Amino acid sequence: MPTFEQISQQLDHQAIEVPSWAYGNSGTRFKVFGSAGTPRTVQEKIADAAAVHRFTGLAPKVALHIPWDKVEDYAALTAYAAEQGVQIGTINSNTFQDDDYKLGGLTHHDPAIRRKAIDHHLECLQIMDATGSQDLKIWLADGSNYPGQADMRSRQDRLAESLATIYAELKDDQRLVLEYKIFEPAFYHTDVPDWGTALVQVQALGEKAMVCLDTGHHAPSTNVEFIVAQLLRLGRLGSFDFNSRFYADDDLIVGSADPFQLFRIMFEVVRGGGYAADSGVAFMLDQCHNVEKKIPGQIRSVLNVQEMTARALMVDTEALAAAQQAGDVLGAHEVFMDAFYTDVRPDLAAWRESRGLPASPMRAYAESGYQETIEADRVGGTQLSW
Ligand code: PSV
Ligand code: MN
Repeated sequence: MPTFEQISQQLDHQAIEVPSWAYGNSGTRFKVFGSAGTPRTVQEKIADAAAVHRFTGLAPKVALHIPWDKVEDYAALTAYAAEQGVQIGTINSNTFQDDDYKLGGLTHHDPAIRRKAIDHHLECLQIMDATGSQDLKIWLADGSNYPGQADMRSRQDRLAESLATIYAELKDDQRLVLEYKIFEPAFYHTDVPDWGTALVQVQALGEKAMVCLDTGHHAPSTNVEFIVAQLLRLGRLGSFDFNSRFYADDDLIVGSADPFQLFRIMFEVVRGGGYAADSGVAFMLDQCHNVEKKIPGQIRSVLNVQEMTARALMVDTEALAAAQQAGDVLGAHEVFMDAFYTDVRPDLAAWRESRGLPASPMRAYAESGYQETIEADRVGGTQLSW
């Protein structure tokens, strides 16, 4: 097995995008809890994202969600982010919170509502131009609740048409990334429920259209790493939305309930070339923190991704290939598990220190006073939430 020392340089380029919405208040359909220190402005969200990067060195970009993060002056917002030490990342569209979208957006039977949804995406593209963002990420709440309620077939056709209209406006260095989700908010059918549908739709668009894999968007016991392998093989894995799923779209901290799944995913990412610095795969978190403190929640998340990446990089791929080739079923499994069971935490602590980062970002954050300062300062105004 390679030593940590041998793989440590490969950790240097790791970058994980954090979502602006992780810093706002969120909750379940039962309750959204407020919490002291929650941002009241997009700038405060960006400042919190920048704190995650300062303590970990892992999160140089913050993804925005429109209209949640709409501002008057995007050039000024971009400059503000740069001052804080981060960049604006993926722009996420939102056609799930306007009354007009009750029966869908890009797939809607009414051309006027479809046009409105398309125009929203064109506005997102303008925001990308102004912020230097490269990815437009589209997740649709579109679907139906009852058999017969909607013509599923025509909705696929309308989706293809709407996406093509948006795609036509992309600049050369911009991408459209389509995210699938098995269910919710619609429960009978969803217009982009799975990677197959997302793949078919993006393949029809062209080279700049990719699939986003949100780890929480599958049926229980789906082999998510197989999907990773397949999308990478086809050159269509655009991004991840990392989180931890326990029952449904839980939005919990990635790698918390199932670090082994995260390890398996990162192994396939490495295996398929998705971890190379120029692979084009955007590693994003899509998580909200409802009961835990938000900034430490994000710090824990990016550290979990780093830890499982380090372990995945330590798989002895030569020994693995040899065992596979020899038909040594349990030998191959053991080689794989050896890397997973290797505790890299002390090595990672030393790696951080050697790069001027705190050995324990969680502890350093707790001792930094940042949390106390924002809790004391951010009084009045309206806390942001979805
Ligand atoms: C939908 O459940 C989703 O995963 C999409 O990525 C949305 O943009 C995001 O959650 C909102 O949190
Ligand atoms: Mn998502």
